[in-house]
Amino acid sequence: MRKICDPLPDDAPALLEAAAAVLRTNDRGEFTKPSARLYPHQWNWDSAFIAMGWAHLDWERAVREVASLLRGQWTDGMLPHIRYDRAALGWYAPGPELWPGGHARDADELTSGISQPPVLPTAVYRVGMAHPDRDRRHAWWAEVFDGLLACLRYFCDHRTVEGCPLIVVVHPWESGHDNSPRWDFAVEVGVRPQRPYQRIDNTIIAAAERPTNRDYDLYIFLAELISSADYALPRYLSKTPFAVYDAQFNAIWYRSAQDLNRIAAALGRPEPFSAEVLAAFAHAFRDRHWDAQRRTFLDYDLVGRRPIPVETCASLMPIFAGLVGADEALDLLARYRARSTGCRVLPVVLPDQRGFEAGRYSRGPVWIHTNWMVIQGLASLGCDAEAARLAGETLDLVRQAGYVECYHAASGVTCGPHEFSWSAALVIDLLRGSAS
Ligand code: 2M8
Repeated sequence: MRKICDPLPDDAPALLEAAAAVLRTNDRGEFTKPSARLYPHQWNWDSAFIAMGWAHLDWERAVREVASLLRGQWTDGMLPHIRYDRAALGWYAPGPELWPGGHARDADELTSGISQPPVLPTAVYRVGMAHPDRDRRHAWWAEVFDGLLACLRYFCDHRTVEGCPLIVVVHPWESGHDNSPRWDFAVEVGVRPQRPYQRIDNTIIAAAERPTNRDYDLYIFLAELISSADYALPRYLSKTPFAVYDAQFNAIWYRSAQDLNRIAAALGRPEPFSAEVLAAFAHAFRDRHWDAQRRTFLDYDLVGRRPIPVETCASLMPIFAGLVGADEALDLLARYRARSTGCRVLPVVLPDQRGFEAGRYSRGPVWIHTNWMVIQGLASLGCDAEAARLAGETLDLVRQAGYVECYHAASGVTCGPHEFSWSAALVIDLLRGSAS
């Protein structure tokens, strides 16, 4: 198995020790908080990333992280973006009251009513591969297989329209890049929620680093709309200003579908996603997301029926998914780098784009999970030198500012909370994991 960082840097032991300390600080036993104060519950893709870190420290702890996340799954397979911890209710807003009438399989579970990018099947594949004993790995994969399949199938069965296999994302929170300038077109509609709401996030983190109140008006308005549509896409679509094909989300689904096929093959089961299904998805992806003039992948606004003309790291996620070959991957990345001059890499939004803000959350800073996905994609495509280069640049950010949520695009200083779990977990994976 090829390692990404080979040879390891001299300070790898110190980096690993500090990363393990972050996970232990945020460990709630069965799940890991993304950060101690700002995010006190269990988040969907956070836990997927975090499990990959635990896998190298305490493999059975990674198994518990995944089991805990799957406990929040809904009857239709949807894996919610937040699984609330009863002990922490009131510490984060919005709480479960924003999502009335949810459909969790276990009625005692408190969850949100939207999902997040489905990284989990990829994470489970990688966590499994980190266990040396094939029987233990297979036994675990067999246990979680149905839950993972349901979570991917949910999107095919309940989140597609007009015969197109791409997935409709219904909320900026669902994209995981909440206040990305990609979604400004919907914020600019100026909707107002029906009920008053209170924010807590901007009392913990500087307001200048967080989404604005206008962003939150949209978030709460959409959540109200989604629950009043009983979480059903057709009813929601007729009323919403926000329904998108997100290039990052679709790329992550595609990678996870392939990784679940690999798990199925290892277990001797039929592959759940046939070559025809994957080819149709890849074809639709190219058709809908590729912008030939700009030579990049863009998101698509289903309400306005037009590509969203904002260039961000989402355009690089086809690298993670293997939706591009090695040459195209290197070309996409080289052009992204060329346009990021003066920035630490990779700024989540290109600095020449309208709405770029170097220090505000999903509007500019560098994020470890974004870099990790590009690095993994490069490694999968055999672009080892470029993967190692980006991994080195990512470690430099951590050396400078520690395991924080994100890094100011120009200076690399801390943005968001310190001791951020997925930053730590994914650095552990970069240093200890292999290309897959
Ligand atoms: C951020 O999102 C939450 C809402 O889900 C928030 O800002 O309150 C995003 O970075 C999201 O991608 C992440 O999963 C979550 C927890 O780290 O925080």
